[in-house]
Amino acid sequence: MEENPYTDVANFSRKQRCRQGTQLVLLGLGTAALWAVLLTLLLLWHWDTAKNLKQLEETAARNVSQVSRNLERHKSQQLGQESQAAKMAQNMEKIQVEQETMKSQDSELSWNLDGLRADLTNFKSLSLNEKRTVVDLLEKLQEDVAKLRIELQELNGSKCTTCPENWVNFQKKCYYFGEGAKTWIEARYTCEDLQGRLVSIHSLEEQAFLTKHADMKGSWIGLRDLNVEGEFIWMDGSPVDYSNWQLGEPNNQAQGEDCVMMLGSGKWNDAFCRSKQDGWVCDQLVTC
Ligand SMILES: [Ca+2]
Ligand SMILES: [Ca+2]
Repeated sequence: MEENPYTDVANFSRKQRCRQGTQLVLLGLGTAALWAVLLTLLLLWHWDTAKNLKQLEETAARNVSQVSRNLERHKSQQLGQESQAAKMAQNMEKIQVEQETMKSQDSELSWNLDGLRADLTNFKSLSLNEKRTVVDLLEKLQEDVAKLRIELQELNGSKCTTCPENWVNFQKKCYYFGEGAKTWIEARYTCEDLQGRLVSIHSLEEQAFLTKHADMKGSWIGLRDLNVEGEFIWMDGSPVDYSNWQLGEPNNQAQGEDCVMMLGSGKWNDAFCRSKQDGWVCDQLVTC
């Protein structure tokens, strides 16, 4: 049987159309799969991006919160520091006030201390003067007692004219005529070492006796105005009931003559206590 050419062409066309349809289907499927992959990738990218954004938001929120807390803490610390600064300023003012008060008190204390020192000096001076007065009074009492004892013994018939060796008797006293340059105070202590004192003179007769025996250049006697200018007192506390001043004396020359010496003539002169005289006269009561 002879083949029909139209049938072959038809078959060929049918096969070709079938092949083209298959290719279209495959192409559609491939395209669909590609879109599916793209969509999947897009979704994954979107999901990952969203996740990252969320993490970034959370991190940013935490950072903002941390910064806020730090800011609050910083403000709190700043307030605390301001409060401390205010307290320190107050304390500084108090310290300055206390310093001023202490300075004032220190000044007052210094003033009081100076006052106390002055009082102490005055007290010492008064005590010294009172001690001297008491000692002088005691010595005068002892001398009065000795005189009374002598008078009593003379009334009982005793002869009271006894003097130590090198002392000279006149009436009821013994006299020592010292030689050698001494100041008034040196002569005084020397007489005390000899159990006597610088002489006191109470009568014309006694003065004549002393003038006769004393050093011709000059001799210290127990008269002075050391405490009150012009108020002369005897060292033995006896009254100043006789005087024999040189004409023009006492003159307290240069405001500094407070100790009395006897000139060779027997006349008295006030002289500088620290000057030296060649002679000095001591006396003491006789013994029986
Ligand atoms: Ca004088
Ligand atoms: Ca004089």
